[in-house]
Amino acid sequence: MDRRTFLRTGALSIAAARAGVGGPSLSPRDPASAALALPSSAQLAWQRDELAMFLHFGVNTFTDREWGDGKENPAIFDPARLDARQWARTAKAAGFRALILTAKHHDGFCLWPTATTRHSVAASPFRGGQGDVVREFVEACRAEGLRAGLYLSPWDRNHPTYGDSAAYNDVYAKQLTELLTNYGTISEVWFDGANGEGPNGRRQVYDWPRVWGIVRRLQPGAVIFSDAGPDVRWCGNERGVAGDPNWSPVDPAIVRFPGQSDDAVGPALQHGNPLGSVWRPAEVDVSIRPGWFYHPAQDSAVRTEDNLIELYFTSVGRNAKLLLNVPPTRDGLLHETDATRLLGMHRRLDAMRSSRIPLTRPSWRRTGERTAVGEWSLGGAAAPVVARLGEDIGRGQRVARYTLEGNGGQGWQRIGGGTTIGHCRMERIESVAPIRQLRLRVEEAVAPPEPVSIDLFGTV
Ligand code: FUL
Repeated sequence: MDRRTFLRTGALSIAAARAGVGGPSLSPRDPASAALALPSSAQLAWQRDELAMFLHFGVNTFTDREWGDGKENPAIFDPARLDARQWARTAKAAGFRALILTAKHHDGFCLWPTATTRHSVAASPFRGGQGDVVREFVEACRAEGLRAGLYLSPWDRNHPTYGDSAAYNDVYAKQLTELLTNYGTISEVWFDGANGEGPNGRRQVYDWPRVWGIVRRLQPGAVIFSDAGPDVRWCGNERGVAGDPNWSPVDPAIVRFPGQSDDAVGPALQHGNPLGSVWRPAEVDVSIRPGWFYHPAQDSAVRTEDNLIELYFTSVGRNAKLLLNVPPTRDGLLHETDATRLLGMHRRLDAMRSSRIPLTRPSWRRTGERTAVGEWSLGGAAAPVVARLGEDIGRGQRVARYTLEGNGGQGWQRIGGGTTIGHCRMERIESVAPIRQLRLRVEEAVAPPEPVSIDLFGTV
């Protein structure tokens, strides 16, 4: 089920950004004199993880629904074989470095024994009413050395105060405080923009500054995800495809709050802004199955290994982070098919990494204010099929357009090219003819281009 459908395509060029396209408040400015937006250390660590696993789990798992209405009987929540260690072990074995659990989805059912509602695990048969899925989850993450994150849906179709803005905002603040106080370090807090009507059609007005303030105070090292950041932004669709180009800087005036939907929002989320004043990289959330929650009927619709590799290219390979949803079953375990596909994807990526073609004699020279050329030698003749490029994003994101050329002895020929690079750009090489030398031309950048790192692989 897709909450927002305002995806736009089309590249946001530097020229368009300078001209103010992408938001009325973007004032034209000369990037040469402007300081580049830079990531915080938490944002850097977040991006370097590259892969995180999303776990949608709750009453919907038992009702076979995607959006519960909050009228579920908590007695249905009975994941008899729940083993959060199996989730974390599988994630780790598949190369994931962080996990995010839906502590509460739109149905309002809380996976921890909260003091704010009776619609929780405490009223269920799980562990005889003494269970706490959030605790088991964070402990499993820690045991495997993975970061733990939590999703807490603002939209709550169960709580009687929902729609009475002040009262519900207090409830929500309390839930968040419980989660961020009682479970140790939380690395990412995920805020969904969905905002449905409360009882009698009342519209809830969320207090985002208060919510974000709570996270900052209780978990200063955590990154906050929402459409509007402030640390990590949504990529603008749930299809697993980051924008191209994809800038991590954004203009914060365009997407001001989660769930905002107007014409400027889609492109801003997809592409970011080359001249943006704030660093807010994109997260690509997508499910390994058609639904976010587990449905037995979808056991034969799990993404294939090839499809997962493709997702990796269109997310991590486009300067984003992949947050791949793998929903636990009614037993409380990751399904065997899903686990097998994840491990298959991991094996393929490992094989790709081990097919690295050694590059020697690197050189880098600026050819103008905003252009540069890098050259490498392959040592012998080899036919790369994939290139992985990366900027040192600790110094900002600079490259807007580049070309890759190879020389196999017959002169230089174009073998690829693209727009932004950022933390990681994965590219399939256009020609498979063997080459002996490689050249990267940076043809456009927002600031003097810094050396770009490059790896060539012989298989994927
Ligand atoms: C959406 C929700 O409505 C879906 O159920 C899911 O949680 C997805 C990640 O975000 O807004």
